[in-house]
Amino acid sequence: CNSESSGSSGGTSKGKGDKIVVGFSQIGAESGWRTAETDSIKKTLGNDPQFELKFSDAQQKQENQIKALRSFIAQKVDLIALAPVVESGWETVLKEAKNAGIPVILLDRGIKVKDESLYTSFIGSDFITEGENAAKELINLMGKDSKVNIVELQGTVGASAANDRMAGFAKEIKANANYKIIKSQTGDFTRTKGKEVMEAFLKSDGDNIDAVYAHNDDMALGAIQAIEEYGLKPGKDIKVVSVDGIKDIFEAVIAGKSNIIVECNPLLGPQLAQAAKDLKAGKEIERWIKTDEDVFVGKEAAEEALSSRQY
Ligand code: GZL
Repeated sequence: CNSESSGSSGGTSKGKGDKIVVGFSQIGAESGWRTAETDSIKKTLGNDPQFELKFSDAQQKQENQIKALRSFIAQKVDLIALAPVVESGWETVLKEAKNAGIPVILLDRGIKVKDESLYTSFIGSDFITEGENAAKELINLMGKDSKVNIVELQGTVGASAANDRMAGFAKEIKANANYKIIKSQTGDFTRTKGKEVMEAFLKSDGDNIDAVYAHNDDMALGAIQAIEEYGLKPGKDIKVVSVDGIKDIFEAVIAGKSNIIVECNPLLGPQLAQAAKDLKAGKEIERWIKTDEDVFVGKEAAEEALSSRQY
């Protein structure tokens, strides 16, 4: 760390006067969830005079995130916040940040590194639990003795959210021989791709599909459109379960077109701001700052929750 860094726990290096300068490398704007996360961080840090926020949108490309991190290092920011598009390929640039004495906080997706000291904390959800809850609620809804063929719309290839939501769901499904994942393919967390992949599934297995599990609501909303255009009723002929909890999916459940929502909280601004202040003060912060989340099943639960939804 350079001489100006403060605190025992990788405290931030020098800031502009007493401002905490944060460089935030965001993945992109692929989903309603993602833009909600960006808004939360811009609003929280942007409205707090203690912070100066530098923001970069990587348009889904890891190389753009690495470029952004190198720029933040050159600008000697006090803290780097990174939402890593995929789990691997971060060692080199994170070593550069460590050598520059700049702590890194991961937002909403994890990474795989041998040297755990390359990042200070992960603020985000337990995706394995989200996948497990999606499967458990689907089995509750359709009955453990029913024969159910499922198609799965995976998130971005290599993303921790996709890998772990797939693993958690598969673990629960494997425990029930009546439930089978007959097709699984990435829809890259977007509505467009989610619709395209669901169209292909319907073409190849249409009358054999009982449920669709989408790793995020945007792909589920695309799939709902595909199911309707195919001539079936989403939420009835083909049950729908997805993760995130954006407003549009609550409206789809209320309209009877989707069935189960596993919430994943994108409003990480306050937790990031608090962690940055704690680091500046030289305090230890938790290695995993978890977000608490809910599950919503059926029309009533969705109607009850809709008015309080913030994203
Ligand atoms: C989850 C986040 C995922 C969301 C998607 O923390 O990484 O990325 O579930 C978003 O909507 O694209």
